[in-house]
Amino acid sequence: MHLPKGPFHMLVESIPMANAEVSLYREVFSAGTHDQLFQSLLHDIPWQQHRITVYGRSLPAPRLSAWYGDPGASYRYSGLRLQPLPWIHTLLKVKATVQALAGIGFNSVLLNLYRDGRDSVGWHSDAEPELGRNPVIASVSLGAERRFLLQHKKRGDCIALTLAPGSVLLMRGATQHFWRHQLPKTKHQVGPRINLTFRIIQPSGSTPKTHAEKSASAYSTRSSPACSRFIVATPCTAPFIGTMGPARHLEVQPQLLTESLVRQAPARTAGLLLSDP
Ligand SMILES: O=C(O)CCC(=O)C(=O)O
Ligand SMILES: [Mn+2]
Repeated sequence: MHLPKGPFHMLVESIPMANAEVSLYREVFSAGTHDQLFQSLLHDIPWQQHRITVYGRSLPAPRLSAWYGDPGASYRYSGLRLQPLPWIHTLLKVKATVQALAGIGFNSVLLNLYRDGRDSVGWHSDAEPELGRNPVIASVSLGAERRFLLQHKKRGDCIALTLAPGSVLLMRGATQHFWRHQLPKTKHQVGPRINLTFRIIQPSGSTPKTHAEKSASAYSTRSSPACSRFIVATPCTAPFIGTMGPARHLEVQPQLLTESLVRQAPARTAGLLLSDP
């Protein structure tokens, strides 16, 4: 497996968002490494369908999951308490890659398998108390390309990103306080996708819950307010070395924002910034 030692020669884009730090790294894994990784995780992970609590109702999650981590890195979300499985070689290699990118050590990872377009995850923030004040989340995408939405909790602005196979989305700073995110279902024919979100579980008791944290983390089926203006953020044309540059913008009409627009132009469209006028 290719382990970048830095400085990184790859496409990296800082997504222009208020009250957030979000970067999208493209082509972190070569096609060969990606395929090997995808097949190995698809077959070797003991995938389980967890039950989640949504508005007090226990439902089967519309995706399969597994939780790995250091001993003691247990995670509670949406009514679940997950005990970590011990690290396996493949996951440790991916962890080393994303740690080099993020410049921080992770002690756990949530793996999710979206079997087809009917699998999804609803609006939520990764803001459980175990993740600390400003969670750092490194999200690796393998397999089918899917759309990922972020919405500002107060202003309603939305951003749609295309998460291509081999990419890593890094969310940090205040992102989880101000933004929720989801991976919506799609009616398009899509194959399986595996997502790995590397996380840092804090030692228990080190981060008392604030009111915002108590209310921020629920997975929900809440719909988002409509957005009336869209800005397409195009990716950098040349690889950056080490540092991140500002994204460039191209405005499009609201009626042009369709799923197929995002899907058909993945190479040119890193993200869509949707904002109120
Ligand atoms: O699948 C994804 O890209 C996102 C998954 C996610 O947000 C989560 O599991 O918390
Ligand atoms: Mn999440």
